[in-house]
Amino acid sequence: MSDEDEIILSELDDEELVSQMFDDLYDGLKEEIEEGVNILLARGWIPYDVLTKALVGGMTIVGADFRDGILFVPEVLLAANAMKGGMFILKPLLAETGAPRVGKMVIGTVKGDIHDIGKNLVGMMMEGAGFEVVDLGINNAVEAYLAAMEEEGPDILGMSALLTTTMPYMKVVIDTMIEKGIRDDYVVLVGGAPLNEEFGKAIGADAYCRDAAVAVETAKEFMDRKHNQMLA
Ligand code: B1M
Repeated sequence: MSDEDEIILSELDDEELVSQMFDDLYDGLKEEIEEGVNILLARGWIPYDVLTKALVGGMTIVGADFRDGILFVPEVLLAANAMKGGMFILKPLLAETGAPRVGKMVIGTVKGDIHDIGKNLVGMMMEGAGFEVVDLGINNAVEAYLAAMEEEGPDILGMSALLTTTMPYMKVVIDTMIEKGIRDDYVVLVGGAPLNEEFGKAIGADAYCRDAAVAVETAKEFMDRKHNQMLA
């Protein structure tokens, strides 16, 4: 592209800018994504809208083309990296609500699974809602979850899986908790694109969370119940 054709992001209106950010995310252009995020914030967009409308919206397109064999792993990794650049800017803003600590959550992606964008988003939103979050990262075996529960004493265990081949591992973790007699000591929330409510029930989780906002609402509800039980 010649200099004359260069797109000046700040000169685009909101709709054009979001559409351009979809293209930039698709092309894995981290700096442009960061610039776009900063422009939308400067225009008064709330961080949550920037996240869901510009970043998650763009990643949905990447996901569809990945599924259809139009994009491959290296391109998707670049897109994920660009998305993370945008999320890095939003993280402190989402956590800035000043909410009092309402509970503690340990969260991690299950064994065999390296997808972490959704999990990171859930962690960010939970922190923004006043939860303390311990992030175990990706590829967690049952032992890692058990050790973290023992060491951190969270109220909530969150598990994420993006692959149909890794989601059954959540049941391994829950079954092990049952075996050890600690299942009822924690609220277990699960999420990830291939899951649904039925799956959550079938594996014995307390709830399936469709997205990060639902995860926050669900976690809050369980904490309210816990506090009410303690007061009763
Ligand atoms: Co992957 N991948 N990938 N991938 N990848 C999917 C999941 C896939 C659906 C793509 C497709 O075919 N359309 C497909 C799975 C198909 C299936 O299982 N049936 C797939 C595949 C096949 C693979 C590989 C096997 C590809 C290969 O190597 N041939 C490989 C597996 C590697 C492994 O894990 N062992 C692989 C690799 C990768 C990359 C490394 C390239 C990259 C990951 C980079 C990273 O995460 N750091 C990647 C990506 C980016 C995707 C897609 C395109 C996007 C995922 C994402 O980040 N979405 C994805 C397609 C898709 O999902 N549409 C795909 C955005 C994110 C915000 O949404 O993660 O759903 P999501 O999280 C949401 C909710 O689900 C929920 O809240 C979040 C925010 O609202 N949520 C929770 C998630 N976790 C939660 C936990 C909770 C609560 C809510 O706990 C309380």
